[in-house]
Amino acid sequence: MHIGTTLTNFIIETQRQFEGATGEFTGLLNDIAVACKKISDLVNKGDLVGVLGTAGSENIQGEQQKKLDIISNEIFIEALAHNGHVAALASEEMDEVHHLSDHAPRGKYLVLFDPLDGSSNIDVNVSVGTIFSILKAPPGVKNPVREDFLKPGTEQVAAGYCLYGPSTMMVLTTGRGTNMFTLDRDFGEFLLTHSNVQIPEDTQEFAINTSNMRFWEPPVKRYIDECLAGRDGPRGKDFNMRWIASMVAEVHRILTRGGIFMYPMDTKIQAKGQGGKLRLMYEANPMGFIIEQAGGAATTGRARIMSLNPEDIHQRVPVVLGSRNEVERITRYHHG
Ligand code: AHM
Ligand code: MG
Repeated sequence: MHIGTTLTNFIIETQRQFEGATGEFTGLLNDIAVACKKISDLVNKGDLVGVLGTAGSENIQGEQQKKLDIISNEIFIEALAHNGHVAALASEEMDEVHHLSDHAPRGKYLVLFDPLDGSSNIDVNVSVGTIFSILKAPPGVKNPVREDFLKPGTEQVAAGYCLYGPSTMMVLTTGRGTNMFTLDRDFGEFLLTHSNVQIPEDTQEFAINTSNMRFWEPPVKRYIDECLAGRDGPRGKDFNMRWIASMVAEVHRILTRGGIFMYPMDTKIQAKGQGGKLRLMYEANPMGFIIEQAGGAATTGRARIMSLNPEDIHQRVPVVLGSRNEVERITRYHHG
């Protein structure tokens, strides 16, 4: 597909080539793009429209919700729940599955989303993003329930994120490569700017929150120690480090120039009785799909993320993703 084509044209074209399109999937992607454009506009205006700051409530994960977490969640539901493209929705910000109103037309997809990931960055004007994962809905079920969403990442029909950074970018995979679109604000459209992105297999850049170092498990400690030892250590090269605390921005950097991102299991997380920091259904699976489709890898340190059988929609898992050879090295350290 040629650079500069619109997201809508891109989807129509790929659908025509591979699926024998009914238009429903194109319609769904269009709904998502509309929601992301609205969120982008609010993130961009920030204090001018009074959307920054905390809302004074907590989500199911026990985290402080920002005003924009709640607004973005509402924008997503509003854009998706009435057009007949989805059967139900699930969000990091909602305890329960969102059912459509009785009279709303039902579609054949389920969408899971994190409406505003990295929202601790929002008040300091650093990049944030929206992440989404699309599954097939069980046929003939009017109101799909929690269990209907519990499919491994390999069953995702599509996944993507929208990065609200200096430019707003939509990154999408439908299982045939990973493509990037940049929002032309004047034009109001996402235009294809990078097709079939490929992550370099090797890297000299890692991303991990090193304030958790004392809680890490030995394989993670070993990997980072070796990176820090630089050219005199076993790796024989110097490493650079980045930590934005915004997974979307982190993944975007890795898609652009390679690297490794880790939010591993540690004793602090374990003490809270959690399986990891990041959420399988709203973060790890969609990002895993996008990364794998760009030639990278995504594991828990022990197993491929996309092969996990989810037990709960809000389940958390350890995440190691990015340049293939580095992910494989860390996974080896976990098994050794
Ligand atoms: P959120 O969904 O509540 O925003 O949390 C997810 C974010 C990720 O984007 C980021 O990688 C991580 O949390 C940062 O965590 P920390 O603040 O521990 O460094
Ligand atoms: Mg999140």
